[in-house]
Amino acid sequence: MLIPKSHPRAASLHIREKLVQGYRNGLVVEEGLMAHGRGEMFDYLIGEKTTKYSQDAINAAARELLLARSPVISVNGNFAALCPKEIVQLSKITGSKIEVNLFYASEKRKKAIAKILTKNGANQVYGLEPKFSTKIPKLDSARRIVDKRGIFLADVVLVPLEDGDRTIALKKFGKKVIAFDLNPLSRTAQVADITIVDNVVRAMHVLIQTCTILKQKKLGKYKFDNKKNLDQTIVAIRKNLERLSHA
Ligand code: PTJ
Repeated sequence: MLIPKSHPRAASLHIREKLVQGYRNGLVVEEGLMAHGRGEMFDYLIGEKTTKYSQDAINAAARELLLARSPVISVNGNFAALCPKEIVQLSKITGSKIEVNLFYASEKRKKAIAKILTKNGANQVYGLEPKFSTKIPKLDSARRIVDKRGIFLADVVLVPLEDGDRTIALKKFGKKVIAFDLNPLSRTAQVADITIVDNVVRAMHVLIQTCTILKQKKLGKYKFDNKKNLDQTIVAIRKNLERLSHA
């Protein structure tokens, strides 16, 4: 579909088109389209832009990734469809491994996701070879299957569009979790160590820029209060709602 540049929601419609294309190419599941719709609603409420609270969370996330011993970027269908190039860029800047981890797991989709990441420059994609797979405890979904060399060993895991159960399981397993989630009220958002309440497409660009700048600097102590940041985001959404309902 041709979306005119002048359309007030052009950026958002382009993101939607990318996801639909990802569905047609076998990267995204039907449920992923629905999850995206939910995200769009929250994106509308935050003003379809990177807020200052999202930028604060991104600053904290960049530091965690750059200081981590063994960071991993966890990739699902939606993330691979929306940001394949950016996933590889971020992994190279931060020295993070890339691991495919799916809720609705299938070998065919894992391979399609690995293929698009490789096409975008990934040297190695974890989570594909059964001989390296193991389980994280206290989790029933397919997402419990992880790579011994990747998420299992990681100290910091970056997760996009996550389900709450895995975030809780990863936390119980001692991992530091950075989440992208447009819904500040979701269990993932509430449980993660750092929640970036932003569209993953915008936020990945900002995260890459931030990591590139911070990589040149000596990183000192940095305080980040996720609960406070989420509360401030919710207040900003309330204000937006008031403004929109009086417009
Ligand atoms: O590819 P799979 O098999 O791993 O499946 C992935 C989905 C997304 C289907 C699965 O993880 C799922 O069902 O996710 P949920 O539980 O619906 O959660 C998705 C969360 O991501 C929701 O809170 C949405 O608001 C949020 N979200 C959706 N689109 C975006 C987003 N957050 C950031 N950027 C987006 N583009």
